[in-house]
Amino acid sequence: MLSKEMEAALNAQIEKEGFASAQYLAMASWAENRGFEGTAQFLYRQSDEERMHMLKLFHYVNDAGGAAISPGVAIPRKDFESFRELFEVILAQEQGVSERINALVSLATEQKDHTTHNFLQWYVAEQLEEESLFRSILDKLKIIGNDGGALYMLDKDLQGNGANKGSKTAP
Ligand code: OFO
Repeated sequence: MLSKEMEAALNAQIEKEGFASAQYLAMASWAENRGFEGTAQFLYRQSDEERMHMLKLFHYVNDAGGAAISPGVAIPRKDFESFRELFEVILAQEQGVSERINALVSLATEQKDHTTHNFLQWYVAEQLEEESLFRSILDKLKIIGNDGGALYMLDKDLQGNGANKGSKTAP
């Protein structure tokens, strides 16, 4: 049985994952409208993935005797200065999610809530994977600089990127 504090903390995380899904969707639209087709497909998949992260938590809260709350969605940011800034915002967002997941793990440890602690390990691994993916994209962008041809190739690469990851993280 979840403590009231844990139930509230997990519901807060449900809201964050819902927001992440909305933010990726807004980013996909930004990319699509600027001709970054591959990136847009990648971001649409990221949006679906974040919704899946939200649902996984949602089901867990109900299964563990709490009451999952369907979150309202705050308006995500829709404008970015550049392709590079878009990915900087994504990395910062994912780092923020990792911090919150770590805080949830600490709370579970503090409360000796081994079930929730065990459940959260999936998110710990997922965040490591996501942060590393976005760091590597930013590294590539550093090398690419203003080379339009290389940017075009990166966009093409992103079209297939994350496709396998999606199946791995299915609930
Ligand atoms: Fe990448 O944020 Fe969900 O967990």
